[in-house]
Amino acid sequence: MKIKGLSSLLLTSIATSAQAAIIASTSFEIPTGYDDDYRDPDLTDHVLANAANPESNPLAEDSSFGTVAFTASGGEIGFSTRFVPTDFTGTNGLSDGDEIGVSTQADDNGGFTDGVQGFKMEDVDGTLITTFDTVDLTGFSASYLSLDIWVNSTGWELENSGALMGDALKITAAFEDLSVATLVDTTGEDPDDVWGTPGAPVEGEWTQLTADLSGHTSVTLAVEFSSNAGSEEIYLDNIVFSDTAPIPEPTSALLSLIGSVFLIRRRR
Ligand SMILES: [Ca+2]
Ligand SMILES: [Ca+2]
Ligand SMILES: [Ca+2]
Repeated sequence: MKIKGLSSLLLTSIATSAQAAIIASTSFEIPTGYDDDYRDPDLTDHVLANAANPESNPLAEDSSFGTVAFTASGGEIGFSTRFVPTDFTGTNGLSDGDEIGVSTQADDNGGFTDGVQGFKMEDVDGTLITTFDTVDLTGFSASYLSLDIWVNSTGWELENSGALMGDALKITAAFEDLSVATLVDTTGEDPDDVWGTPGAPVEGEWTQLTADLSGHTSVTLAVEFSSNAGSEEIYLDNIVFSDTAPIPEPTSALLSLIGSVFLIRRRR
C-alpha cells in the first residue's frame, strides 16, 4: 500500500455555494447510545460486537453496554470497530470497563455539535480502529469530508510508563486506488502541538476538521485511537461527505493547513 502525499490533495478554494449536496453522513443519532461501560475480556486482535448486557451480579460489575458496530440505516452510514492489543494492553484492554461506542455522555464535552449523540473512545488499553462504510464518490466533480472532534485536555503521553507505545490519534482516508491520506496523526506529539496554531490549544473543545477528497471515486474513513487512561478520551460527531467545501463560521479563523486538512476552531 502506498501512502499518498498530502500535497496532492491541497484544498485550493472554499466554495460559497449554498447548494451543497450531502453524499453521505452520520451524526450517530440513529444507533443506540449509552453513557455506560463496555466490557470485553478478549485481549486479542478482533472485531467488536455490540453489547447490551445488564449486570448478572451487581458485585461483579460485569454489565456491558456499547454500540460499536452499526449497519447503515436512517440516512446514517455504518461502521465497525476493531480492538488491537499494544504493549500497554496488559490484562486490561476493554475488560476493565471502558466507555466506547455511540455515546450520550455530554457532561465533559459540553454537548454534541449535532443532536444528542456522538461516538466516544477512552481508556482502550490498546488500539481501537473504527472504520466507516466506504462512500461512493462517483459522479461528484468535487467532494469534501467534514467531521467534528473533541479531544480531552489531559496529559497525553509520548511514551506510556516510560518505554511503552505513546498515546495516539490517527484519522485516515483510504481511496479506491488503495492510497491512504493521513488527515491527523498525533503519534509522538501532543495534540495541541499537532493541531491549531502555537499558543492556541485545541484540547477540551470541539474542532471541525475538513479535507478535500476531490478526484477520488471512493473513500473509507478510519479513526484509530491508542490510549490507556480514562481521562484520555475523544468524541466524534457530525461526519459529513459533501460535494461542496464546508464554509468556515464567520468568526472562525483558518488556524492551520496540514496538507489537505483545514482545522477550524468551532465556537459553541
Ligand atoms: Ca450527533
Ligand atoms: Ca481499558
Ligand atoms: Ca496514556
